[in-house]
Amino acid sequence: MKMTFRWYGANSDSVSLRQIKQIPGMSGIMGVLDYKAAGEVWTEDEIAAYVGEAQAAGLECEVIESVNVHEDIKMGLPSRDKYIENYCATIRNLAKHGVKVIVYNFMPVFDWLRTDLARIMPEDGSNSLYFDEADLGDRGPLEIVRNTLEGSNGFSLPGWEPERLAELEKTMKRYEGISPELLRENYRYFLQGIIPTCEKCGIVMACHPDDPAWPIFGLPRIAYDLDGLDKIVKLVDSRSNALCLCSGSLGSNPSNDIPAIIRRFGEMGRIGCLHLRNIKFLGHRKFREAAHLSSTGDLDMFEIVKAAYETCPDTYIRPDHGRMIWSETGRPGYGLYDRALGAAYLNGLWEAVEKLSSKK
Ligand code: DNO
Repeated sequence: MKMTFRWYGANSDSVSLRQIKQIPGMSGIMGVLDYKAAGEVWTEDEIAAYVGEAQAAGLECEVIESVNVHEDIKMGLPSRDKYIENYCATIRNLAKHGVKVIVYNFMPVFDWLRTDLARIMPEDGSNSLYFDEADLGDRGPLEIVRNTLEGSNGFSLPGWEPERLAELEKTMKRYEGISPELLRENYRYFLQGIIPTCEKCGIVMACHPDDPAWPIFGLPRIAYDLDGLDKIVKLVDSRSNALCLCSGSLGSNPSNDIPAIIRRFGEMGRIGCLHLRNIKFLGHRKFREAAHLSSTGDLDMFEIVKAAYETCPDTYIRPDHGRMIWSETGRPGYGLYDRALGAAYLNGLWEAVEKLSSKK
């Protein structure tokens, strides 16, 4: 297992590579070029600069996140071929600089959605991301987008790129005729276009699940439970067609058994990496992001780590979203302190599982 940390680049992150390097057991970063629009080619020069900076700080960069899929591909428009070609060019460029796993998603329009980016916990004054479907009320997607961007403390948010959201109303309308089945067929077309390139250059594509784990605003969604993920890995039968199992995204739906889902795809060799965080359920379609420790939320992090250790021991893990604690301010979910605590805790669980299993 390699423990990693998401890093947005020197100009865009409140956390420095030096700070990340000082977290015990940190092997590298999960990187992102957050200024790239969906459909654009990530050039060799910009990748080399980003990866080089991480390496100079003593950190690997074998996983890259949020190489976003253009909406035309998801909608199956004729222009998709051009965007698939661009995607292949990005894959080749990333591979040339040592990247092994690409995290992406196939969610129409929105990546993830919350109704509050800084919900204060009265018990201790910390804050974290929060969702309550009832809060959506009559607020349409436009208002939610506005609130989300206003709550981002001036930082870019992954999946909330302004150019994508500028066209929001038009794009939402165009999805009206697209069923989950059609979305899945468009997904197959995309995978058939890129997986041969991935196989040639040794890249694993890791699909991030829908967050929260159910359809929103009437948009089609296909990656929020075991059955949906199973259909995705079967769209193209290749080890390069894999998943990024995110415990917090899938875990937002209490009927998802996260350790069982990890075991299922781990045994199939289809896990590219893991995002690990905890969730506290507060009611129907209502939750907040808790600290990583099992007892502070509703997910059993020990069982989750054990499932990973037993079925995909060589995977990459990153502590996902943290709370804001110790008066830190920064990109919601992506401060230093709570994610560093998360990494230390997850490393501790890993060590315990490893030692217990070697004694058997
Ligand atoms: C949220 C992240 C996601 C993830 C993308 C990958 O905080 O986990 O934005 O990186 O879905 O495309």
